[in-house]
Amino acid sequence: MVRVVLQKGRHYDPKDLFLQRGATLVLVNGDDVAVHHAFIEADRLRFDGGDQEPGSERTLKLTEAGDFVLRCGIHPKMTLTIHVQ
Ligand SMILES: [Cu+2]
Repeated sequence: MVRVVLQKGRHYDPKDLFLQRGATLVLVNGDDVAVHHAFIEADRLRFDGGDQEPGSERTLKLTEAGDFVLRCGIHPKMTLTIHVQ
């Protein structure tokens, strides 16, 4: 299963996601100018997508169950809560 999340207007769209373990998340920078930098810092899941130019994508496979918060290193108010079952 693949779910696409848009990074646009300093928000993640959607802001909450419910996924099955093993799902793949594709983060798409849908902004015209803004660079984003998605990351997760959790005990059981570490992810750093690096600086992400407009139009670019990052892929994250969710292999651990739990709730994780995906943040943006450039826009601190951008959060996406991922619930993995
Ligand atoms: Cu951002």
